[in-house]
Amino acid sequence: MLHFTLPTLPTLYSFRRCPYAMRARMALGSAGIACETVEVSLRAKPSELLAISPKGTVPVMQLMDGTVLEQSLDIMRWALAQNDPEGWLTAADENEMKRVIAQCDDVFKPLLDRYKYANRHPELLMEQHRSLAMDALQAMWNDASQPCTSESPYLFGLQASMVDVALFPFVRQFAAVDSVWFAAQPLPRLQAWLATWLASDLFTAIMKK
Ligand SMILES: N[C@@H](CCC(=O)N[C@@H](CS)C(=O)NCC(=O)O)C(=O)O
Repeated sequence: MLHFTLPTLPTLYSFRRCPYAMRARMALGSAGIACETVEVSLRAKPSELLAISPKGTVPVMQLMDGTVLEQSLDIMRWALAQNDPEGWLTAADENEMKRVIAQCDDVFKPLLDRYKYANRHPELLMEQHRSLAMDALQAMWNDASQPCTSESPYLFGLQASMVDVALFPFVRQFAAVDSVWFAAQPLPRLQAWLATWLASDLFTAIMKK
């Protein structure tokens, strides 16, 4: 006889250091959604993950009704639709938020990867890769923070939004490639913003081993 154990919590397939997984875990954390987290080895993805999501990227979330969310942004939106105590979904116009997040994922992230792995892209010097990534980061940052004053701590002003959380893990990576260089740049608001998220209880909680 076969015995099935029904899951009692949604399952999150995650990878601790993956920036997409980080943004998903932060939204789940803010929403206070309990889930069973499966830490995946990207070199040996579990067959249960590939069975529900053959594309083989993380994060992936399987809900109790069997629904599979295969994109970090879908996981964020689902989590915050359940519970959004910080008002991340409503802090700014939805289309504006989508636009800035798309700039991050489609423009900044590929340039960030070239800077991180500059030795794999010898057509340019590391400093040139960095400068292209920096331009994309600043364009995205200025775009989002246009209506803000210098006191506004978040991208869209006084309140954090989904955009801050969606961008933060990638900006963290950018800063970490050469933290001395990053700290020396004349970008006080961006540096303060990054420091705030890095020191947040939420980030600490989702990075716990
Ligand atoms: N668009 C996806 C991207 C996810 C993604 O690329 N995750 C990386 C890890 S950071 C991954 O799983 N890569 C597959 C691999 O390295 O085999 C999302 O937003 O969830």
